[in-house]
Amino acid sequence: MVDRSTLTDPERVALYRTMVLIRTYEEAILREYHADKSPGFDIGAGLVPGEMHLSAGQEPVAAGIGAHLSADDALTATHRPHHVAIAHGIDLRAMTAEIFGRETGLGRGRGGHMHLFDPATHFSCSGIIAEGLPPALGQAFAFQRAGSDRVAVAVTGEGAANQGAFHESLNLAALWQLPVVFVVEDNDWGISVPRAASTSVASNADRAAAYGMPGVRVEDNSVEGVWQAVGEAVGRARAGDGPSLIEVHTLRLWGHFEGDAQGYRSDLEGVPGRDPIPTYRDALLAGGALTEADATAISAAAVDRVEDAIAYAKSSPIPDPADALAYVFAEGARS
Ligand SMILES: Cc1ncc(C[n+]2csc(CCOP(=O)(O)OP(=O)(O)O)c2C)c(N)n1
Repeated sequence: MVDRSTLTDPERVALYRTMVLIRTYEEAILREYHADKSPGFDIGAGLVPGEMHLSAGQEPVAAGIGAHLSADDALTATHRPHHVAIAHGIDLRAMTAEIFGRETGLGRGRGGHMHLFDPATHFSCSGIIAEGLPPALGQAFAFQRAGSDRVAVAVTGEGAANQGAFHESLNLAALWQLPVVFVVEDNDWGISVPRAASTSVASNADRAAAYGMPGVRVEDNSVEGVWQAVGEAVGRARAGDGPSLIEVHTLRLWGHFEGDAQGYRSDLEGVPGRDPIPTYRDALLAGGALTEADATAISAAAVDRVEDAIAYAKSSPIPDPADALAYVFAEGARS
């Protein structure tokens, strides 16, 4: 049995490394997304077309989940998917090419940043909020039927936790004791709607009791708290003890989407001081798990990987317009 009560220093550094890779990635996408757009931009224009929802500040959730999963486990995410995909080990080049709308992308450039599908790591996401939960149930059901110890994890936002699909999924998962873990990212905002204006309970973890499953809320955007809660929930799921619900109080560091002026936002003061990456780096430095030289090397390695992926995407071909209707149906699916 894995000891989930304490992390070793190498495990802590691994969590930090994942968070730095994610942040480096999001900063690069931010740069590329805005590079050729004018103020008041047309979201269809430029190298990276379409809307863009970045995950800076929410790295602890992704790192804490990713540490417990292998590519055999399934993971479903939302319209804000990059952090979760990266922590699950998705191929950075193919993901970036997808975001840039290139033929070498995960979905041949047809899906874009909200529709990343990767059979190699059993990863998927969708722009329809709470849409990731029902497919995670299906995957968990298949794992259970096959008698395997694989698990499915579904990540969703606190706004989406008020959708019918969320509640229906929790009910069925508990009824069938499926090996699934639901993780709610509470970043306080559903676009411009504060949590208090959308959600009837202070903690979504309390909703777990209504469906007869364990519920835990992790405070303070703590990567180690996420690691522990997800580790316990994944352990239960692998052992055949059914689903769990975890809510993490996290932080949306940037706008809901790129171009969001956030005029509605009342909680921005003090946000830099709550940035989980420098906070965790300082804690690891103080505890001796990390040296300044390690931190510098981790950042440099992340930049190398991310810039390689960006260069790959930019040099990849744009799909041929003549193929616009290809891949809509699986070959042979229509008789
Ligand atoms: C079914 C559906 N309804 C509405 C929308 C529009 N929409 C996109 S993101 C969003 C808010 C999501 O908030 P939350 O679940 O808290 O996730 P966050 O954006 O904070 O990560 C909404 C309403 C949608 N994409 N899908």
